Amino acid sequence: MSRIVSVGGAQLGPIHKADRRADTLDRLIALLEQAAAKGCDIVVFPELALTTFFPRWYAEDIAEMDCYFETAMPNPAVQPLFDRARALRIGFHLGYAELEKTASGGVHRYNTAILVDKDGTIVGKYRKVHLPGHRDYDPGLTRQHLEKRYFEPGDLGFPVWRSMGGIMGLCICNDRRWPETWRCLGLQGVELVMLGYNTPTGNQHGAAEPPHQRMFHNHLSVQAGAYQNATWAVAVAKAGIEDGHELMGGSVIVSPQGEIVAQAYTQADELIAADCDLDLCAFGKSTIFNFAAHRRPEHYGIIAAQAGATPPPEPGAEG
Ligand code: ING
Repeated sequence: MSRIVSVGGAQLGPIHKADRRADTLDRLIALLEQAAAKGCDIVVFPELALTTFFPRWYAEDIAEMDCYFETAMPNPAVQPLFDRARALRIGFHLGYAELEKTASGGVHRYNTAILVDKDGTIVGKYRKVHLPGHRDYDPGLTRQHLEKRYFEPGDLGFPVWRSMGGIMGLCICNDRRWPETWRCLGLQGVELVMLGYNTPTGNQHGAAEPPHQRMFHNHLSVQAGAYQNATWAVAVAKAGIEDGHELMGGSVIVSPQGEIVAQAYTQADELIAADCDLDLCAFGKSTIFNFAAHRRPEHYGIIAAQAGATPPPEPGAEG
C-alpha cells in the first residue's frame, strides 16, 4: 500500500518593504486555500515568507532589522494562518526570521523554518546552517547580501521528524547547494525534504553568470540532492522584483529519481502540487544508494575535518 503525501509548493511573488504584514498573510492563506482545494496534505511556503528579503539592505545597528523578526511562533500576526490550516486539516512548512531572547537577556537571530502538522502542532524547527554572503557592507558589490550580518549559523543541525506517515526533513535556500546538507538528512532516512529560497537572479559580483545558468544551478542542486539520497524534494521560491531587486522563481517538486514532477512558471504567487508516493524512495535506498552496503566512511574524514580546501604543494615546493 503506497504512502502518498499530496504536497503543495506555495511560491510567493515579491513582498515589498512597504507591504503590510496582514496583506502578506492573506496571500499565504489564499495559497493555503488553493492547496486544500487540491487535496494537499501539506503546503511548503518559501524562506522568509512573511517579509521582504531584508538582508539585501545594510543597517549599521542590526536591531533596526528586528521589525522583520518573529519573537514567538505562532504569534498574533501569524495566528490566522495556523488557525486556517488547522481548520482545513493541512500541514505546512514556513520560513521566517527568528529572534530568540535568552534567559540571560541575550539575543540570537536565525533564518528559520518550521514544520507544522495537520493539528497545527509545530513538529520540527530548523535553523539555516549555510549563510551565504557577507557580514559588513561591501562597496565592491552590485548588491548586498548580508545574511552573515543579521543571522547566526543554525545550532540545531539537520534533524528529521516522523510526520505525515513518512520521514520529513528541512533545509533553507543556500543549504541546498551543499551536498553535506542532503547527505546528513539522507543518513537519517529522509523521504521528503522541504526548503524555501530567496535567490537573486543577478550575480552580486557583477561576474558573467547569465540568469539561465543560475536557474540551472538552482534545479541541479535540488535534483542532485534528491537523487543521491533517494528522497522527494520540494523547493519553493519567493520570486519577482522586490523594491527593484529581482528574485528567481522556478519552484519545483522533485522525485527520488531526481526528476522534476512539477514546476512553477511565473514569478508570482503560484501553487504547484504533486502526489508524492514516499514508497518510491525505497528503490534508491535499497539499491544504488543503499548507504550501509556501499558507503566507506573510513575514507570520508576530510569532509568533516576541515572547512576550506587544502591543495597539494606546488611542484618543487616540497623543499
Ligand atoms: N540566497 C542565495 C542562494 O543560495 C546565492 C544566495 C545565490 C548563493 C546565488 C550563490 C549563488 O540561493 C540565499 N538566501 O541563500
